Amino acid sequence: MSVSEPVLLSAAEVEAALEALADLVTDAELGRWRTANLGRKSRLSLALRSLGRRPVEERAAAGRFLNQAKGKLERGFRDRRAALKAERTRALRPLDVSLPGRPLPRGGLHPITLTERAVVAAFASMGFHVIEGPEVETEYYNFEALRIPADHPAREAMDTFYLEGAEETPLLLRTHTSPNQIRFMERQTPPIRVIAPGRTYRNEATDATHEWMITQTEVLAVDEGLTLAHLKGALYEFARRMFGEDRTIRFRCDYFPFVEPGVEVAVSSPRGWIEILGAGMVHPEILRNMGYDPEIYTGFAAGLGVERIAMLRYGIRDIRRFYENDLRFLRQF
Ligand code: YSA
Repeated sequence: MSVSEPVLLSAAEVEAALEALADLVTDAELGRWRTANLGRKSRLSLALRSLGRRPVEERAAAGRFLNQAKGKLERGFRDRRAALKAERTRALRPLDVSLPGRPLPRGGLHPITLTERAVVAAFASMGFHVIEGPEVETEYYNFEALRIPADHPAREAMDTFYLEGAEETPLLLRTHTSPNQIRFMERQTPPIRVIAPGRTYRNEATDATHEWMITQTEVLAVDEGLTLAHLKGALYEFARRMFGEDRTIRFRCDYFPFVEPGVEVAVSSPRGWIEILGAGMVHPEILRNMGYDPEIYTGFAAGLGVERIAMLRYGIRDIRRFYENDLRFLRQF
């Protein structure tokens, strides 16, 4: 009795069979494909059955190849059958254009964005326009131009994050929006009335009223004859628009190297006073450095903390809620 040659199956044959699947449409065509490629008399089955007749050293590799080919062909068949079924289901249920629309889920604005917009709107209605500046700053704009030299204690309260690889001119994440004052005055001449909203960063331990990333809004006005009374008037008007008539506002002295005199504003809350901003009259030395004559021009400036304002507006007790990304919290705004 003669021993027949083993049946061989090539990778090209397997690929060709898989490609042919794309042209099959009916159940009958699918069935014929399955019989031809996976049935008992298919070349795959014959090749598997005749494995034992192959030279011993080829068997392991040939077996692996045939098993992989079988897996590919079976997966290809199942996928094509599922795709055809899905197509048929879609065809049976065509688009019903008379079906009433269903509401799409809608996103909302973050409470800090809402509050920032309210802050901007309040100052815009008082004649201020919006400017922007970089979040990555040099030490010159963030500190030195604002009269905060390297050894000044104010630097400690404003420790921040430095960028790697910029040793010669260190670059840092700005600790406040006040660098915008310098950047704007360098380029413009009075009269000036601008606000600069944006993110600021501090390397600081967080608690219920302190975050390491803060949204501030800088306010700057420079003109002839501006006094502390104008600053106080603008800030009281702002607080009235932001919190209504009934909130008690505390206005008292504070120190910032870039103003003289300096003030801070706090707002009453069930938990006590919450400081919302620092402010003051622009220091005459800064005006002079910007090329303005401080005998003619005076200015006032402020830096507002938007998260603290949002806490007061919405009655939020812990500032950390804003950036935890808990949708149960964020959906309430
Ligand atoms: C002062 C005088 C000017 O002429 C202009 C601006 C300023 C403000 C100054 N640049 C500054 O940043 N002062 S501050 O450190 O006291 O911050 C201002 C406000 O930002 C605070 O009143 C507070 O509302 C908010 N803030 C600061 N650090 C914070 C913070 N809010 C939450 N977490 C922090 N870590």
